[in-house]
Amino acid sequence: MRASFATTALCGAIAASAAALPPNSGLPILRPIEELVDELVDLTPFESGGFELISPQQAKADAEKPDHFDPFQVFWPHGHDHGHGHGGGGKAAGHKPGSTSQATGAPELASPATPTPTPAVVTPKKGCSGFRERKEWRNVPDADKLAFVNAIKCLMRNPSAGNYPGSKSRWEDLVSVHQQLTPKIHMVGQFLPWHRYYLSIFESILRQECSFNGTLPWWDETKDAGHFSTAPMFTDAYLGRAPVKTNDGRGTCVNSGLFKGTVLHIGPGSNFTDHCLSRAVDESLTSEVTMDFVKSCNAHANYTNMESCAEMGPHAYGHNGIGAVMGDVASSPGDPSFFLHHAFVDHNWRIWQNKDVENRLYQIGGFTTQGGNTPVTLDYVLTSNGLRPDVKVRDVMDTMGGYLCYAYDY
Ligand SMILES: *[C@@H]1O[C@H](CO)[C@@H](O)[C@H](O)[C@H]1NC(C)=O
Ligand SMILES: *[C@@H]1O[C@H](CO)[C@@H](O)[C@H](O)[C@H]1NC(C)=O
Ligand SMILES: [Cu+2]
Repeated sequence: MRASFATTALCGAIAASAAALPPNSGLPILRPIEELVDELVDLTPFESGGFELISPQQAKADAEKPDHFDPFQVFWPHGHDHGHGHGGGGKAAGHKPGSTSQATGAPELASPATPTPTPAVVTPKKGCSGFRERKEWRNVPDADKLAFVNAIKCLMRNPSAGNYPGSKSRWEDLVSVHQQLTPKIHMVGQFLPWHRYYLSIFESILRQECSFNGTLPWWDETKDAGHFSTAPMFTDAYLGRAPVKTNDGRGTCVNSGLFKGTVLHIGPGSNFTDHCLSRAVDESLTSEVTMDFVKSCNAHANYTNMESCAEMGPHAYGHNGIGAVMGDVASSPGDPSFFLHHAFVDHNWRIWQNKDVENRLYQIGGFTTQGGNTPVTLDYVLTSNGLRPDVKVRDVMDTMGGYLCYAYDY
């Protein structure tokens, strides 16, 4: 009796001021202390900068304005180059007639009124082998979910494979690449293609180095808007819990389950300071990750407009909404939920592409640097600093184009 009272009292005290309790305070403890104490973390280092947000109201208003969209500026991948037709094969080989000045993007509207002949839609599976379907987390069999999280644990145990600043494991090689490339992959036109490439590398490393034979799951966050902390992957069996931000504005280390005690060496931000894997859910932010918001972004016909809405919209709200490590622009891949989250972002892009394959599958836009003026083209090179060979934007536009070979379950 006394014992259970003591436990209750202790838990209450911890809830009120957990950080104040030293790990071995001499109090009678009835369970291992680490199960009782949720170590709390200051969020300031993760939020310097944060992910830039656009309000859902603004996104909706933008979506209602007509886009600047010029179909003559959409370039098909194997149009007027080196004719080694793979992928789109003969059928989709033709670029749109009239689109000649690719590099400058200067439109040549010689005959804008003439409807362009419809190029045959790329036959999805042509040149695409090893097809895998990415299932929404809820549709993944439990055994496969476990295989996925165990493969992540394997990466966390395996040694770093090269010269990746700050990395102490194969997992952190991935985190390091993202951290080092941060300004080149965010708020730029290649944001979506680069992260698509990065997800595919993550999956490939899991398969090749941790004998994972499943597929990267995606997370339909719109189903958990406003209640991410109870989303089904945030349990001890899978990615660990995701507690809401404390009343005094702190995050909580993942201190139970498979990822209990995970220490990250890369981040916060551009730094290399050991810190725990922590989360600090803000449901007022997660409540914005709705189908409505996704639809507002996807209402744009113009890639550039869609991209910036997606990046500062659902993408940013998801990151900041989970908070702590996930709220860290540079080093958020330290949290395994990063990959499910980005698969959601990638899914939304693919849905947008599918709505008008002819004009969207190979539509790219925006600039290659933040605040720069060099347009991203299909020839722009995406790098992973040696995790895998570099590719061009063109190679990742089609998720079934050959370099990639996957689709989403819905
Ligand atoms: C998308 O909009 C931008 C900015 O207005 C413009 O420069 C670009 O040409 C547009 N893209 C297409 C395919 O029309
Ligand atoms: C990194 O640490 C420095 C101090 O060493 C601090 O001023 C800076 O804000 C940190 N940067 C980030 C991105 O966290
Ligand atoms: Cu990123």
